[in-house]
Amino acid sequence: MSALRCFLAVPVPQDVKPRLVEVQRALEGAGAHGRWVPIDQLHLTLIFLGAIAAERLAMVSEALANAPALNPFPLQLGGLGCFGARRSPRVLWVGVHDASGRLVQLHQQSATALRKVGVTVESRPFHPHITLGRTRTVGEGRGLAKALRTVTFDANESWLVNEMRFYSSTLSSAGATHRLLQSFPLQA
Ligand code: 2AM
Repeated sequence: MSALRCFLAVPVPQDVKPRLVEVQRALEGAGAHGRWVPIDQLHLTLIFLGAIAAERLAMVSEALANAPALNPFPLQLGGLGCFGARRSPRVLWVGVHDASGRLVQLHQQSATALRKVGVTVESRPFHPHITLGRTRTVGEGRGLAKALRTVTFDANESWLVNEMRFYSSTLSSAGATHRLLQSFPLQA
């Protein structure tokens, strides 16, 4: 039985992405090394579904399509943050401001729809972020921590979220390959 590693995401608009690439380059210039997320893969993960059996994909997709409709809503870039130890972070990200609270609502509605069709959704708190890069070793983490002391990021770009995306992700030594399975437009 084949299965796909799946996740739900909110896309980052094309005109916001260059700001994120700028900070990746600035950090690299300041001595941070790691695996940077390529520009075409920058996204905000709404829910990580994990492995879904191929024959269940259509049902999962239908459940998401039938979840209550949400109107488009605004999001704004926040500041840089990290997961992992402060002296050697594992994941570098940009936070987002969800002033309307509708990103959280979209997360909750999608989680409810998924649970109804038997998908296990992790229950840890939703911490919205756009991952910029990951360190592969403690040394890289230390380099990132050091670079973060000299690089400032004051972007405050905002945009209207009008779409949720369902992706599969295939991992290899070269990194992840994301394939768009379905797009769910938010209706005005
Ligand atoms: P993140 O990098 O934005 O934190 C696709 O793999 C996406 O799913 C990743 O970008 C990652 O989100 C998220 N993801 C991957 N593995 C995960 C896991 N084990 N638990 C939760 N989220 C995960």
